[in-house]
Amino acid sequence: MITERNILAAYELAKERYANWGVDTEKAMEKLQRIALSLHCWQTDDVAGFESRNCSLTGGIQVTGNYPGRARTIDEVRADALKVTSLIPGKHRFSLHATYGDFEGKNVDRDQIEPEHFRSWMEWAKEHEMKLDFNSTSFSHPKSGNLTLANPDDSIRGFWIEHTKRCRWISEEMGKFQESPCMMNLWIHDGSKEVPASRLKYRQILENSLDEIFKRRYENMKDCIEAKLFGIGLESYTVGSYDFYLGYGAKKQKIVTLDTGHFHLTESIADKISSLLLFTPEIMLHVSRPIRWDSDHVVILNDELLDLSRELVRCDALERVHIGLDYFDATINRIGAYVIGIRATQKALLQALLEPTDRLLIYENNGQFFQRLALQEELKSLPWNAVWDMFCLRNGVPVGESYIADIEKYEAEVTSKRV
Ligand code: RNT
Ligand code: ZN
Repeated sequence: MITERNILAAYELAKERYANWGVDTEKAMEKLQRIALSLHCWQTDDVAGFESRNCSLTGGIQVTGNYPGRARTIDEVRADALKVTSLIPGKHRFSLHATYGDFEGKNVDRDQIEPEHFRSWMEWAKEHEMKLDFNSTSFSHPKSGNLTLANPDDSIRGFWIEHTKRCRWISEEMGKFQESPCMMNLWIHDGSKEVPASRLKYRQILENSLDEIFKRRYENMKDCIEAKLFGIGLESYTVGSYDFYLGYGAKKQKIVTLDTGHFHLTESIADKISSLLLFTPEIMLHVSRPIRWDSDHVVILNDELLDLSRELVRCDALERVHIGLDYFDATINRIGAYVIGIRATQKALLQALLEPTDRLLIYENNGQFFQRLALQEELKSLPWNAVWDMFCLRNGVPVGESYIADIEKYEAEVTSKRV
């Protein structure tokens, strides 16, 4: 049993232990409290959305599993999201794809969407003290094919340009409504299975499309462009590669989205933060967990996540880096998957905030490399978990593993009944 008395006692000891290294646990918790994660709506329903023409998931991404209880309606997505937020500390953001509009059963094509279709989301978010983020959706549509914004066919390209322009307009209205800029993410799957005769051609088309899309300036939304290594069925060539968007972002001062599953598997995403921040205004993250490919496994507390979190803190970049989640697992309870990944991300950030970075820097500057490595090793087993428990307790959310029972209850009462 986790008793309040034990949590408090463990915290007092941890506080002292960290104070020995000059680390203030209270300050670390204050900082963690201010970090709003952008929660991806699509973990609730396997990226299905609410268009009347329900197309299967395309664009080279895949959700595996068929666990019962997928959210099927807007009300179910909202109920699940609120369940999730009741099990995690802090106030967060909610990220919608364009296919999640409140279309009231009407057939609204992607080049027809408007802020009105997202009005009820804005009100819902306000009621629950959440802010919204947004994503254009160029996959799972008859006009998706292998090329959207990079399509040489003017009518298809025009369709997706119109869609993306509207997504920026919707994001602007969201940002205005919530008095907090809406992060609008643009990811397209464009690419090909085999190497094209011209790699250049499609990138030139994409550059033109982006220039056209971004022509209009907005004050209440921010543009993010997400690169990728490859998608399923599009293995040989991705138009919007990292080099492409890094170049575009640096030149046009757009925010590059780093999805942790979108790089070669041995590449460090943490290592990219400091470079990007020198040349682009901000960074958007899509925290995911690739296993052998961009498999979008549930995020867990692993070395990559810890390294990334430490980098955000060491670069003093928490104000400039937006942390969104992006994974989808339908093999286990979806709400459980959601909560595991969110709590893991917060735990990683807390560990980073508890690091005595000044001490590490002193060792480094003195050339004391044994000492630097030794301290890094010792930090791994400092009692950060006692601080995490305290953080959960103060936030009035389940401490430790006790959220498992809450999710089991929700499954028994709600999600298992969705048949
Ligand atoms: C795909 C990208 C993209 C999507 C979401 C659904 O590989 O990561 O961000 O996962 O937009
Ligand atoms: Zn992503």
